[in-house]
Amino acid sequence: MSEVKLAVLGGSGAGKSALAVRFLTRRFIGEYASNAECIYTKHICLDGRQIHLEIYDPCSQQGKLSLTDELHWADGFIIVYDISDRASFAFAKALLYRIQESHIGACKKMVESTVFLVGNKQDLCHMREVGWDEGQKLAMDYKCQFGELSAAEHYQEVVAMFTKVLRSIISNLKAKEKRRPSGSKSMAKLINNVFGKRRKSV
Ligand SMILES: Nc1nc2c(ncn2[C@@H]2O[C@H](COP(=O)(O)OP(=O)(O)O)[C@@H](O)[C@H]2O)c(=O)[nH]1
Ligand SMILES: [Mg+2]
Repeated sequence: MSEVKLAVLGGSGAGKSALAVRFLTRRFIGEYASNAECIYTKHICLDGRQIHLEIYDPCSQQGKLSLTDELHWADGFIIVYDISDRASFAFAKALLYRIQESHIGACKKMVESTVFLVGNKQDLCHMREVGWDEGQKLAMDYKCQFGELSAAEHYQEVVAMFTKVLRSIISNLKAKEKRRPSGSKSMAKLINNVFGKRRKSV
């Protein structure tokens, strides 16, 4: 069983809770408690692999950029903005900057965490303040994945986005496991070095 921790971050009202709840329950309720932060947990099966998923949905993200706890906790991030709210886009940009900065500060061996930038509320495109190309460019600048969708109207797209993020996190975790040789493997390497033996393939 793999454990995956995913943080959904973004400005207040961007639709973080709506996206998480939609993915976990298939439902769009319309109003979500905004005064409580939660960690939802769910067992899912992805590509034949059992996953214990934890999704962190903070209460109010506005103004909070320190992210120290989240950066330590999460294996991946979904950064949400509302396409009809430019301020939420600016906040998403600040969050991406903060995540990137923390990776630069970390040791080189650290695998970069998966980040997906999502422009939510695509159903409100008549009130659009942020262009699709602006979202795409921001994602390219920060080397993250990007998509626009509507938590209210696009259940399949919401599932597809979470699935992409989870696949990417799992392949990062696998890469991390590979880089950390197990005790017996490092011992075998040491013995080979000392006795100069080479393994032959037969
Ligand atoms: N029209 C529309 N409204 C949405 C969508 N997603 C969320 N909302 C609404 O936006 C408001 C804020 O959503 P919420 O999930 O509480 O935002 P959060 O503060 O980021 O967790 C709520 O009234 C939701 O019903 C969407 O895709 N389309
Ligand atoms: Mg919320």
